[in-house]
Amino acid sequence: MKEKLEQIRQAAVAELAAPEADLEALRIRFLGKKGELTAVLRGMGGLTAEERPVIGALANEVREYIEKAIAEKAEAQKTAALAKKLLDERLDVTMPGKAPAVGKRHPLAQVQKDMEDIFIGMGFSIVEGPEVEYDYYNFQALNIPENHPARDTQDTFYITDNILLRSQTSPVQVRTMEKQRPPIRIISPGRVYRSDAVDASHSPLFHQLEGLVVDKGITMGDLKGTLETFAKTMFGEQTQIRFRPHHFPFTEPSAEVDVSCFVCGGKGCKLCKGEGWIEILGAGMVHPNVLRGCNIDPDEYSGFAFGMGVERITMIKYGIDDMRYLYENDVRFLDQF
Ligand code: 2NM
Repeated sequence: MKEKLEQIRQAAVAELAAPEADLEALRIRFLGKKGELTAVLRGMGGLTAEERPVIGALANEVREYIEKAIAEKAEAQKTAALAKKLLDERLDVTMPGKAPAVGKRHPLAQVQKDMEDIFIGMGFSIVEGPEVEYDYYNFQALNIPENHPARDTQDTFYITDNILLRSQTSPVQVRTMEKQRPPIRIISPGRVYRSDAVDASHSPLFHQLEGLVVDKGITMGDLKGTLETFAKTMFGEQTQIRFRPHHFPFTEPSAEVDVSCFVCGGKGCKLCKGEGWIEILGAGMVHPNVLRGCNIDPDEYSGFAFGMGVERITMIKYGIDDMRYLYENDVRFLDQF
């Protein structure tokens, strides 16, 4: 029996020598209730009274020996596992990083946002509306007569006789005046459509930003101050504005508005084509017929409105001489802004 116990000890030592030894399986096999050591102890009934304490003591000693060996092995395996983990997860913090490719807004979207931010800073709210419109909102409500050239199917995309793709964002202003009482202070940026052939300065789809202020006592002075603040913020503090008389059906009086050339300061250069001034928008005092059509009494209220092209402002600001660059989406072009 003594030899059997020593055999068990040797077998355990041999099994535990393997680095990947399954310790729980070995504990069950050698020390478990149905294990080899227990089997020996069960056989102790056949021993003499002298042998029994000797074998019992040896059996306990072997048990403690194996328990200790398993515990030591467990500790060694834990240490080895940690060392391996540390090695596997080693991190070289001095390695050069991989810079993620960060995109940015398209120049048109950026300029539109810049424009919006300037007007938001002056207390305007942004309003949007449908791109598919009734001719009523696109023309009739804007005091544009039935025979006006803008209504020509050559210039406007008609869907039916009285439904079209809006050719300006003014319908949004009309819709706002219909459902909101003054004071009104809004801008309406968005896509507009005109049946134009593509060239350096035309596209059948482009973007406008229009503005509208209606309240008691609104004057041309308010219009000038608003547009001057816009121009100075957009093109630089030294920028001046100039109003030239013009005609729009929806405003009276109406004007085209120029900014002093921010490249040459007015002396004349390539950007302003020697003029010293660059046309940036149209504006005027909202026509009484337009106000009346929206149930706003022109004897009580007055308003100003203006409209400008986002493409045009972008091209002027960045010296882009062909609008098509803005739609081609060549990253080598877009990356420059
Ligand atoms: C422009 C020029 C001048 C304009 C007028 C209106 C409305 F709805 F109030 F009548 N909205 N936008 C307007 C005025 C637009 O674009 C060149």
